Amino acid sequence: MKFKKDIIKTGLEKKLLVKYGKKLSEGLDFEIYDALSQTIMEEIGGSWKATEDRYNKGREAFYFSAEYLMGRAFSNNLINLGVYDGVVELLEELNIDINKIESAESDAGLGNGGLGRLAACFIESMATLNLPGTGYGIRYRFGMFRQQFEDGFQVEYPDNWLKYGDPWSLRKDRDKVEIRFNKDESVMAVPYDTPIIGYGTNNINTLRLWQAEPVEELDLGEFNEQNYVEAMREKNEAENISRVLYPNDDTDEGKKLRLKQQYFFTSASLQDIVRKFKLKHGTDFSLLPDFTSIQLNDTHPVVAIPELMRILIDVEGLLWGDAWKIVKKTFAYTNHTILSEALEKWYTELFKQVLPRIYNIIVRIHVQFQELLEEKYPADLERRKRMAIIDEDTNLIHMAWLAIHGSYAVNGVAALHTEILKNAELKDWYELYKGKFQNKTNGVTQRRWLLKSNPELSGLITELIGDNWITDLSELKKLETHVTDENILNRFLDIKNIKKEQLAGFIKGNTGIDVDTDSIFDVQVKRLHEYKRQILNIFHIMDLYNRIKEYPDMKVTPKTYIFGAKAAAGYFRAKGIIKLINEVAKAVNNDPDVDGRIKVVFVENYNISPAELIFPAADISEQISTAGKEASGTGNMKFMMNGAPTLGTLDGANVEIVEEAGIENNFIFGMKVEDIVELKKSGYNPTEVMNETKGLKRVMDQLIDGTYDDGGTGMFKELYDALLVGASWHAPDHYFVLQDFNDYRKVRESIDDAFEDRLGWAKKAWMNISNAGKFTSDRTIAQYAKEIWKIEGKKIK
Ligand code: DL6
Repeated sequence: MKFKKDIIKTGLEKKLLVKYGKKLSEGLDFEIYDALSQTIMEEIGGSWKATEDRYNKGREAFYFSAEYLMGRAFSNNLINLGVYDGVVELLEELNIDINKIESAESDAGLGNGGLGRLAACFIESMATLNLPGTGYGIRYRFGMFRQQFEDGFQVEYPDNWLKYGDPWSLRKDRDKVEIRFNKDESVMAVPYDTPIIGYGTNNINTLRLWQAEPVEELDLGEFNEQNYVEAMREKNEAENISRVLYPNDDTDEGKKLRLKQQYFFTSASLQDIVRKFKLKHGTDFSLLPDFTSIQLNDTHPVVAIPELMRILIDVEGLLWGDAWKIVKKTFAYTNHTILSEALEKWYTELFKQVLPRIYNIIVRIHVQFQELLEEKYPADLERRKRMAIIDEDTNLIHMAWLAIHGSYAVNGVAALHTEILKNAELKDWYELYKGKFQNKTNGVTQRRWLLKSNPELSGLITELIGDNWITDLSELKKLETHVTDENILNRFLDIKNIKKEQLAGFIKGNTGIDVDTDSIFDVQVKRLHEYKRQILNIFHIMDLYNRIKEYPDMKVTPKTYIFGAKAAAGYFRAKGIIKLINEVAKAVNNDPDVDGRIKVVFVENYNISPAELIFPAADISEQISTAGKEASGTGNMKFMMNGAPTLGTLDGANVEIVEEAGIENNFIFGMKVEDIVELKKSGYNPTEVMNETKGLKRVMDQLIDGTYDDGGTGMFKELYDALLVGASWHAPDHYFVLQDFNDYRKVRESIDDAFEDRLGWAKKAWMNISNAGKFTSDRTIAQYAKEIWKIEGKKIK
């Protein structure tokens, strides 16, 4: 977009006046942010419409995702439009601090973690590559909860991100649709469109999020009878559907709501797609797959498969067989996990109650699939049972099975993950549908995670190789020739220091802790989950602390251990780990024997905005999941492009990071997937490992001897038991924390030595940056476009 200073200034002033009745000098930060954002929205309106018209004619991809972890839009949009510097200048002239305006925006946290952030990166890459693609999802009234620590415990509060409205979305009443759950229950789905602004292009794609509203706002009869609660019941029940991201699903009511959410947004999106298709192509639905590819982001939107069957048969009058052919050629499914508990399954009873017609359709798909299996594997009853879409023993509907059967492509998200799917988790399915399976290693957008988050490093990169890397990350390879240039390496170290200073300021504000920016910033930020093994990290810190207590004069390379993680509200054990980290932090940070040499910092309410400060400042990227369990990881890529070597296991995309940047420039430890298979076979005894590993027993004992206080909750004992005794649903230490402890400690010691050689360290970091090209979401999306969606870029003028 061409920056027209006068137009932006006038727009800003007018909007402030009309909406808030204020002059510029009187505007509050949020009001200025809002008025400025709306002004930009007006400026891009023409390109947005032109993009829609351009895409309308041909084949399109639709991304169905229950989550979009967008973060803030303001600066990112200005950067992608190429007007950021102009706006900064204008605001300076007006005596307005851009940082305050940026901070006035709430993070749009409509996602839990990696999967939701991936969706956000993907739609940005689609726009940048001019690809005809639209994102569909839910406009949650409250996003990912706001995390607060109270006495070290995680407490959840609602994330009221829409408190002051959202200038970046437009309500499109004319496109609202009715969603009918059963014969007595329906709601309206109202779309809100957000522009997804590509970098260096005029194309603007769309993210369409649906909000649930009642068919009737008020039951006037009840109101007149003074039954005020009853009068609003329908409104409340309807609005509940899009009220909260992932409502707690511990109870049946919660589960129902979640299923309704999934049906709500997939049905609305499909109705939208079918309506547009009919406008362009009439009712020859055999053409639908020629013009439409729908990517199902994990199992959450898989109910779209029977829903499209319903629309084609019940609404459009197609025969079952014809409809099924169309459906199978329309959907593609991405698997994001091998944790079987994370592959969604629904009890038939519940499903039947909430979505009776869809249930019938699934039963028919299931029966026909069983017939197909019987033909193919007549003697293999066990296999047929394993692959049953409806497990008749447990009465569970397997959404992943439905997804694989009902789609034309299935992909994993990193090479190792896809291999595990093919050879283990989805082996039966791979044998049946070999041609469907593909790998699409994840990526992240460098526009947000490097250009915006780290302008200092971006500046250096552009100075050395030009700015093509912003849209072609493979260009970073050209940096490699500078790896022996001490001047450049020192400049990199200086930049890292600036970023560490900035983060230190944030940490001080967020936690009150002063950190030493000369220390190693060792960072583990991601959702709290046992398989991600934050506990291994804190065990190492506990052990180091024990050693310092024993030998206060021992040599310690100063370190700041930084954590950021939210635990699911109902995940007791994960919450126990949070409490443990906070307890250890309290002890370590206040102990005179430690004397500030190590600090433990737990950033509260970790989300996208703090992440933008954290990744560029990290010296070490902790990626320490149990091998085989992290499908890909994407934080690992953000660290890498900001010059933080990985301290990790050979898991997920770490494998590819090391392949690209060299094992010698990273710190790899622990068991590999095949070692774990062997160990399981030969019998794993965690108690024996604990007793034989130096320092480990003492750490374990400290979980139960009162060294750290869990406030009488039993959380620490529960962690202890999980590692040594197991539970009804798992063997002791099923993520092999104790087994990997020793190797982890050893590799950490090698990091201390390496860090002291400043130039040697900078070389490792530089090699990571230079070889990060593969991990752009532009590459991933280009592969989806070519190999799954079969779409091509269409640039508007
Ligand atoms: O593909 C995005 C992201 C991966 O990078 C993570 O490795 C993976 O854990 C995550 N998967 C999920 C799905 N549910 N679970 N568990 O969030 O996807």
